[in-house]
Amino acid sequence: MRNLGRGVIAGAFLAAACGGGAKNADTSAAAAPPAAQPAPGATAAAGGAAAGTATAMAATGKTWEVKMVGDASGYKYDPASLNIKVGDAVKFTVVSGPPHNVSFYADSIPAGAQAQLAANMPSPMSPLTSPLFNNPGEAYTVSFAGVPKGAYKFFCTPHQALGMHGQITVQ
Ligand SMILES: [Cu+2]
Repeated sequence: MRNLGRGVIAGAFLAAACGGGAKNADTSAAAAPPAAQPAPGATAAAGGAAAGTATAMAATGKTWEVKMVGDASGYKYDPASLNIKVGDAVKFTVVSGPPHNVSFYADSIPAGAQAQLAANMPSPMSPLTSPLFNNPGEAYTVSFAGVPKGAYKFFCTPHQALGMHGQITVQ
C-alpha cells in the first residue's frame, strides 16, 4: 500500500509538473482532457486502465498459441477456436499478411469481464484492442487470469470484414 501511495503521488506530481511547464494556458487546457487521469481516490488504478479499475493479473497456467495468418487462402486466426482455463494465457503471433491485431467484442464477452480483460491487455490501442503488429514474428500475449468463464469473441481490426474472427472459451 505504501508503494502504491507513492506511485499515485508521483503520478500526480508529474502531471502537475507537465501542466505547470506549459507556458500557454490554452495549450495546457487542450492537453488536459485526453489525459483522462483516474480519480485520485482510485486505489486500484496502478495501470491506469481506461476501461475499469482492475489491475493486470499475470497468467499462472498454460500459454496457448494462436497464429495470425494472411495469405492466398484468406485471413484467419489458427486455431480460430480455443478452449482454455481461467489463469491460462493466449499468445497471438504474426505469421503472414500483417498488419494484424486482437480486438475483443465488448458487447459479447461475459458479464463483468471487461475491466479485468482490459487490464490484462498490454498497451491497448483502445479498450479491449491490442496494438497493430506489422511484422512476422511479433507476438502479443493476453492473460486470462481473473476473468469470468465464458466465450470471448474477437476479431482483427484490419481484417474484420474479411472474416478474421476467433473465439476463446474460458472454462
Ligand atoms: Cu488481420
